[in-house]
Amino acid sequence: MNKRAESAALHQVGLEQSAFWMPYTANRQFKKAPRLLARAEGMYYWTPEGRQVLDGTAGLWCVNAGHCRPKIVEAIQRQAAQMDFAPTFQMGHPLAFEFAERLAHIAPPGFSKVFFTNSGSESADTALKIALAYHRARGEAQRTRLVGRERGYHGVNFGGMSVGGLAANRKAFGPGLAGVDHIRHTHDPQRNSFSKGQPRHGAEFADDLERVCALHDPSTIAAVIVEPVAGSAGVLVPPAGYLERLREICTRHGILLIFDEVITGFGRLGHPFASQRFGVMPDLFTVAKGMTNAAVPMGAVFVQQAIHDAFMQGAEGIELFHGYTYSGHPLACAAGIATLDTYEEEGLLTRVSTLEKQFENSIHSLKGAPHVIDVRNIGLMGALELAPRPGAPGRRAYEAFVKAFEAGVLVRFTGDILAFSPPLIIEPAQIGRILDCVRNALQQVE
Ligand code: PXG
Repeated sequence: MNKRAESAALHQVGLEQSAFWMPYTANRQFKKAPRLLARAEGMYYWTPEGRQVLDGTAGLWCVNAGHCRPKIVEAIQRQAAQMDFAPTFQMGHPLAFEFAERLAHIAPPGFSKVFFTNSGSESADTALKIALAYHRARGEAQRTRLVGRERGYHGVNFGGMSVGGLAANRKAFGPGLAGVDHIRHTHDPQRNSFSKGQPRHGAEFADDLERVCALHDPSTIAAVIVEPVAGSAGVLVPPAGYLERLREICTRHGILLIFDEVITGFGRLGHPFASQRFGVMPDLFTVAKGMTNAAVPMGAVFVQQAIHDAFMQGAEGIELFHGYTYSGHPLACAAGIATLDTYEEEGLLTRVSTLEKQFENSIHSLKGAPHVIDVRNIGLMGALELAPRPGAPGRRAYEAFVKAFEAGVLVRFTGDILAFSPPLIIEPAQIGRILDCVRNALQQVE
């Protein structure tokens, strides 16, 4: 189909009656005034009408190397023709072994095992299950409690939802997993608004884990899961000293610490992983998104050698009764290997350290722009928090998002927060363009 036919076809669909029940979308609102994307390359999307849109969100925090990178495209095409699928249950194929090896190579020391999933949600549930089974394998089967954090996001499956801490994602779906508790979030606008990088105040919020330990007895707790930087909640950066304290409390009580690095992984903070940026090591960590540059869905859990080894002590047989049909899918592995090649050739896993200051200055220059009550940033993640319009929470950010999109810039909105997470290939002038566009948009919003 040529471009014009493609565009006409999309318009004829009659989206108001479309069969597509869209995820995390106000379906009725969207289908009345759809925003469609038809093509992508590098830093840009194009709409079906051919309008260029600068991608300020790396898709959904995931296209870290930019769109349709030739090496990744070719690897997927080649693999699709060579072997579409191969089972990884009691069978194997070389790419899965190769990709796991390559991943372990860029991980912090000790993370020598990789369990493949297909998404961030599956990674969260897999990590929680590994934590439970690990304690059981070591004779501590009473450690069954899982602890998350308010305003945390670990995907939408039952485990991740249960440890998650965003009310809207939980309230419609019943009680979730039994035996889950939450520590408090780290957001403290009173003391920390307009912080550049890590906020100064709030290391002591980690002590809330001691409260949960005292309540349940630490010997009943299997794991604590947190995002090193909370993404979906609107870029909540950990206060200085907070993650260190969380690590110390977990270690003291024999509780596993899981970092959810689905957003922070693969260079977003100027290091391959956030644990390296913060110098705090979890016991397990989850990834997805940037792992394959989002070209084929995939996720993984990185596991410390010693945790893995605890599973390898019993009688011969399946050590972990867990896995997905598509764990280590050949297309995803091919995409992932080519993604790591691209990251390495272009230095993308550390490139953010050269952009971070400019990004920080640009985003903080919106302090004083209409409605802006907080600016937060770290690495190449940032957020502008807007004062809610009285009686219409969330409307301002939504309207600013629509205006920015119409002006050719894609950003993300959640509640009254605008979030930024551009591809790591972004040029300094493009950072300026995104934030200028958003400033203009804010000036047009009541
Ligand atoms: N953990 C974290 C930290 C995430 O950010 C998931 C798990 C779930 O991943 P999957 O692949 O199952 O969607 C995520 C996903 C947003 C937004 O803009 C964030 C995500 C997904 C969609 C939108 O807030 N993060």
